[in-house]
Amino acid sequence: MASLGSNLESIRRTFAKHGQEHVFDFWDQLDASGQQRLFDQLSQLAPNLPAWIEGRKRAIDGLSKVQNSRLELVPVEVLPEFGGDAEIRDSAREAGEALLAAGRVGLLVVAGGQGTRLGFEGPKGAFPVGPVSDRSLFGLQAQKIRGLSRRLGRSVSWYVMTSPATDFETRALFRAENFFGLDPSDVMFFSQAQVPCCDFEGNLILEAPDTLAESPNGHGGSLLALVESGALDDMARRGIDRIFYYQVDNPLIRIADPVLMGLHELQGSEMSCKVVRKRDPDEKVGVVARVDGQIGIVEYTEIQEPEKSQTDEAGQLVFWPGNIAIHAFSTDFVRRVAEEADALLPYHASAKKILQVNSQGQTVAPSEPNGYKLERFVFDALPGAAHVSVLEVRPKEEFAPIKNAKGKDSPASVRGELDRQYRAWLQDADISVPAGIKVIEIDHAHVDSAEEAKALGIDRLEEATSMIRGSTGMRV
Ligand code: UD2
Repeated sequence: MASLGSNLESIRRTFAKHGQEHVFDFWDQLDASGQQRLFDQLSQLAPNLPAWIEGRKRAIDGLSKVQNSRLELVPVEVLPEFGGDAEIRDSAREAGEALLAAGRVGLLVVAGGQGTRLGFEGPKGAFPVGPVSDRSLFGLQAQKIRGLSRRLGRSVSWYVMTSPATDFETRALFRAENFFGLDPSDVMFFSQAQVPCCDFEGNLILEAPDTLAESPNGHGGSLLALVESGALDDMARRGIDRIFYYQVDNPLIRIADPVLMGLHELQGSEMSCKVVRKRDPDEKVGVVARVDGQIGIVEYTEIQEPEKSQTDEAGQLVFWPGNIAIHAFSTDFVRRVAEEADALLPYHASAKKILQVNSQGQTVAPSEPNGYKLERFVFDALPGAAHVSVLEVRPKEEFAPIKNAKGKDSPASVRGELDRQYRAWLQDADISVPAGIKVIEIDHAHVDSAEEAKALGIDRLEEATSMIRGSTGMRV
């Protein structure tokens, strides 16, 4: 807590100099604790105010620029069925397995988001996804990490990025679930930062007489938060120098995929991406491409025609590599990006409804967007990387994000994808499933692939213990 005293005048001058003196509009009506709260928030922001002013200006200017960037394809290590070299994948897998065995890979999940779009109160990672057990997204990922540790014969460190809105509940969930069977010393939580919102003129917004409106600084904030929280130092102490990065909402995630980690290593990359063939031009994934000469990602909201729908002679999308937000990073690169974040990770503005005080100092929820939330995107780091590897994977094996309450990418469709994957493993392993079983769930801590299902040496689902569960009830 900073002490008011003579600092107050200097803080007032700083905000006035940048045309933001309205943040003191209700100062005289605040009680001592209200004044202290506002003063603390403003004094934290003050040293960064010029950078925020510049950042939000670039973000707002960016919105009005016509985006007709020149797009070119980047080299992609495509799947063997599309002409890719199976031997390259095999040697990548070997290199990745060696990295994992040496304990050099840490896991980072970005879990700052809430389940609002799903009508779910609470962190998205707490969303129940297990087709039979209702296990949460975090719980399912923890099983996969336990499976990975079992195969490696060593623990793997999991770094969980929360946001101020999800931090408390996320930690409480892990505690209540005994860390889902993981060793608590291998799980580190850290929160991303918040950034002030602005109105359509670019001015700070008071959400209450003593509080500025703020929102999480985007998943790009993870790279800064890794440094600021000490997580990157923790990695260094543990001998971790490579990061496997993923989003909390994808239960098909192949955690620490050795093929990605190995390709990243063999090609001397600083940041790498997994991509899938976009199923249609409107699929909500960004496109990995060379954008005006530099590798990057054009978001699905920004890609323009004709490139968006352009097809080749075979009728396939020309700009097909869809970003599924799974990356490999070298820790030195993360440190460099964090140091130069204002240059390398610009803010993106999106118009939102933001709580705002009226002239009487009452908080009002607007019915229409009244300002911008600002976010940094992790993939904006790509052009700063000395080399980038891009690996194509099969969506049905690795990508089924939960985004919407109903229809595509909904809890029902994603549970269906999990059930389909489990049935495929059992079929490969010649394990028969009784006809009445409507839905299956496998505990990834014990069985994490068709090969591991085969290794059970059983031929009927009934012989499996609780590690494979079938249910006659159909979940919706
Ligand atoms: C993201 C990608 C899109 C594609 C898609 C795949 C962006 C801008 N676009 O779209 O290209 O890869 O995912 O699923 O990212 N998060 C935080 N803190 C934040 C904001 C987000 O932790 O401040 C996390 C959030 O918990 C979630 C993930 O980032 O796990 C993605 O966020 P989203 O669902 O808003 O992204 P989406 O679907 O628009």
